[in-house]
Amino acid sequence: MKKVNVMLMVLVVSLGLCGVLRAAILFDDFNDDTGTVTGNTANTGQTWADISGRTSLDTGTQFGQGGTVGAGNAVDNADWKTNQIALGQVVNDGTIVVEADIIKQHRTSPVNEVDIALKSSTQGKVTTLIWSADHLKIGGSWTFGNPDISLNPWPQSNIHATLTLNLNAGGTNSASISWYEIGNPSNSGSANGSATINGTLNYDAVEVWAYTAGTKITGVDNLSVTPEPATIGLLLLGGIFGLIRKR
Ligand SMILES: [Ca+2]
Ligand SMILES: [Ca+2]
Repeated sequence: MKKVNVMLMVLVVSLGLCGVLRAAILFDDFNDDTGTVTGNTANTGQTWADISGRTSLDTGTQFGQGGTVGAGNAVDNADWKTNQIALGQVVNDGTIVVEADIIKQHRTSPVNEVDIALKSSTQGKVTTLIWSADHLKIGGSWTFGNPDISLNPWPQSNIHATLTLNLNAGGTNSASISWYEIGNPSNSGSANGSATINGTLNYDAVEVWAYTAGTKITGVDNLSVTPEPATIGLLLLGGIFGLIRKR
């Protein structure tokens, strides 16, 4: 086989492997869900559970993107609704991307809020992506210095939000957040955490919290957790091309 053909084949296989490695370990578009979120399953197979003593999120098209079903809270009195879901594995190394489309109709006093918490159930800690008032920020117990973005111009309701964790088991961990307004993507922003956390952060679950009052709604759609071990893919490619060169 010609060398160029071998290289092309290796490239295709390697990119395929990178694609497999980049697959979401948690994804839910909520499209097949009905009733309360508790007991519904994610597209990746995990099952949503209650949080003890708390009310489950509801499903409905008012929370979804493009007329699809999402999960959220549309109660007419001040209230939190929440659910949790296990990842089915521990993530503590490499780049982890938590993303969701979030709807939060604006309300003042009390302000509406949506939280997506990446949790370590064994260590009792959370890193929480928070959209509250006109701020997107990190809160919780592992906050990476509380990066905080003032959303300006103020999105009217829907944003796509991303929490990126650069994890290094036993070493230095860092985080950043970003967002854009759905339907108006030039309205966007990002912030890096001003602090790092040393050690092994064993994230193994996600919690979604949605607070609302009055007739305004809050919710999420297209929630995902995706490991992006780019260095593994690049090392793989580099190693294979190195072998080819030696032949
Ligand atoms: Ca949906
Ligand atoms: Ca589902």
